[in-house]
Amino acid sequence: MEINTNNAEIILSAVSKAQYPDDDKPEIALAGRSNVGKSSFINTLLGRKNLARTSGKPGKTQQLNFYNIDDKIRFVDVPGYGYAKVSKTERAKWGKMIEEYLTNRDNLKAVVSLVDVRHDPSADDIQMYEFLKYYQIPVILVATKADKIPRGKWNKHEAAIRRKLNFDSTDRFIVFSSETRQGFEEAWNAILEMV
Ligand SMILES: Nc1nc2c(ncn2[C@@H]2O[C@H](COP(=O)(O)OP(=O)(O)OP(=O)(O)O)[C@@H](O)[C@H]2O)c(=O)[nH]1
Ligand SMILES: [Mg+2]
Repeated sequence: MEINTNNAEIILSAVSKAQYPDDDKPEIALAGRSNVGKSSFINTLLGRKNLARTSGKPGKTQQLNFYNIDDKIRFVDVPGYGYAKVSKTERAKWGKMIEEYLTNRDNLKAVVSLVDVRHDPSADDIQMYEFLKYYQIPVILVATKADKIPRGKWNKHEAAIRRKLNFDSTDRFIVFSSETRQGFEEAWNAILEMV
């Protein structure tokens, strides 16, 4: 599939099913804790600075943001989890919204699950991975912020993350950085394999 990444735009933000795009274009969703770098990942893959809003302020993305990529695929930026300063009510609303999308969206071809390469996965990261495996949703694990640790330590960190997640070796694991574009080709290849 040839994709012109310059032809990308946000098409809509949704909080529930009735608002999702109504066609059969393949979708790739981005999941991960607040601040892990989901929006940055989208921007990096599209070669844009600020298409997907990024911020130092976690918990900013509150809806499912759908990005049309060249009328061929969509990226769905999912609000981050694990942000402490969110009320119980907000958290429950978030959970319902994510579950509604992830568990019965035919368009969904894979979830790019982002973790911070520097740290062991959080309880939320583990829960998300288990959730995706339970629903048999294909996962592309992206361990991001790789520029923040020396290259020589990547393998050790990858091994620790794999172990903590009880990682399925048939899933793709990509060490990534939005700063250096490390993993850019690998990420696109993995995505295009899924759609
Ligand atoms: N050094 C470095 N910083 C990164 C990388 N990816 C993201 N960041 C920074 O991390 C912060 C959060 O990035 P976002 O892309 O907004 O994170 P998000 O996962 O979309 O966050 P929410 O929308 O709040 O869930 C920003 O300050 C980014 O510049 C990376 O690969 N390397
Ligand atoms: Mg974001």
